[in-house]
Amino acid sequence: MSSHLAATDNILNILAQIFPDKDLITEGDELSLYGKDWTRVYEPNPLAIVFPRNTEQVQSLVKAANQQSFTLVPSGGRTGLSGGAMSTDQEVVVSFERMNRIGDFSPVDRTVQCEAGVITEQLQQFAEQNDLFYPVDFASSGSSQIGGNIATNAGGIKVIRYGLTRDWVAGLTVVTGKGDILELNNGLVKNATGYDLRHLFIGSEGTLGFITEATIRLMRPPRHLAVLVLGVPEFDALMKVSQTFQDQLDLTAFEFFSDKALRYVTAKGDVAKPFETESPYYALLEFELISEQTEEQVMSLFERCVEEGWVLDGVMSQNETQAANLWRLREDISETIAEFTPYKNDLSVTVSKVPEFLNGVNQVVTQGYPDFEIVWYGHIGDGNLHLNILKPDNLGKEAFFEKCTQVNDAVFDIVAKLGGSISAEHGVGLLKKPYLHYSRSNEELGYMHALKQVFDPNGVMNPGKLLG
Ligand code: S2G
Ligand code: ZN
Repeated sequence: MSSHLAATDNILNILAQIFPDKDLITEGDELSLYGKDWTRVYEPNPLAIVFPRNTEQVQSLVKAANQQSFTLVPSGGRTGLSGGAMSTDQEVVVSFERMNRIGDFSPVDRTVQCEAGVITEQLQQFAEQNDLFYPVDFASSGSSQIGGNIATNAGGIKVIRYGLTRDWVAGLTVVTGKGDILELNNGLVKNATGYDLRHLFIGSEGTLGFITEATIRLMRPPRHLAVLVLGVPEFDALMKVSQTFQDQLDLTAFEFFSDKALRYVTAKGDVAKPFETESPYYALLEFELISEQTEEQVMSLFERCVEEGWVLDGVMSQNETQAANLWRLREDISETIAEFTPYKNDLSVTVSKVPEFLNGVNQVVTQGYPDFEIVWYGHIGDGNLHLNILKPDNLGKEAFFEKCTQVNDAVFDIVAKLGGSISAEHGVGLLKKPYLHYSRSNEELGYMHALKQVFDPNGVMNPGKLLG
């Protein structure tokens, strides 16, 4: 037997000692299913899939991986878009699908214990059932898991008012790449006892260790949410509208999408155009309509924007159903264009630099992709834009991605010059690793590698991701 086969057999034997048959997959189609995420650029190639039931089992696995030199890939809802949960080189995939219990809930602390495999929507519903609210939301919340949300510091559509996942994590249980279990921050609001290691693990993309449990903060639910969709004639007007409304209202969302995005979504036939007026861009605003005075305020702000020429037309929801339908114009974009194998960029700059950024990138992509269809959408209130280039039917996937990466350097140059990020919320994973230097200095990367060495000295955790 070759030494490679002997080593593989040895690893499989070790896994069988830690996991019962029902929690261990070593063959069949499920290997590929669990060995990938939503990126379509890499081929999944895991050695095995394991389904831990508790933190101690994860610890046993990590210790064995250190002793027997095999590697591990954390896997949650597999909705990632940068290849962060891809297994491409015979790693052992660790799925948290069966660690999905919601535990202790404290109405006084407004916190709840979640195992890593709790589905985001499951947590949102739990909060609602207890007259509270978990405010981090995005299109994939019906299948993404809390552990993965924390590992990528997921953002989504409410960041402008409620912040990122990071802002709602009051405590973490992690298993480091060395196999140590750390209980971080214990749900405390205040804790001035040195480095907050919790925040190292948030956004670490599984490269420092496993997040196995979290103490999540909840809040009072927003009241009478209303949605306003506006037709906007040009990029620069978007930010003037944002500023005008935010000077007087605490928006819970400020999103945007292009006419192309709207055309794809409404062509599906599930939701209608917001109004007849054709517009190159659309802004979607959400706010708490807590009084008649607020409604008058919104109408006068709308009229002012129309007078200034920043808005062509608009519609405001009159009930929850209309609000939900207006949200679908934005939230259905990603799923609707998925069939066109889009090449995705997820970029951010500070809000003040959005007009310069948008016009600069738009010029580069229309020159670089004269024959490609570009779909813009995103969380423009946070300075975060999703630039999606749709694959033409007459171009194969490889040739298409190759052509798209040729323009990346020009796009990322603009991002770097404006001090922006080449990955605003989707993470680095495998896909954005070659471009990390556009957003992180060599000195920073040196410290990041040093931290990786401290927490995962044998490199068992998610090899090749983020830092490589
Ligand atoms: C969004 C979802 C993923 C994508 O819609 O805000 O983050 O398709 C995205 O870009
Ligand atoms: Zn997004």
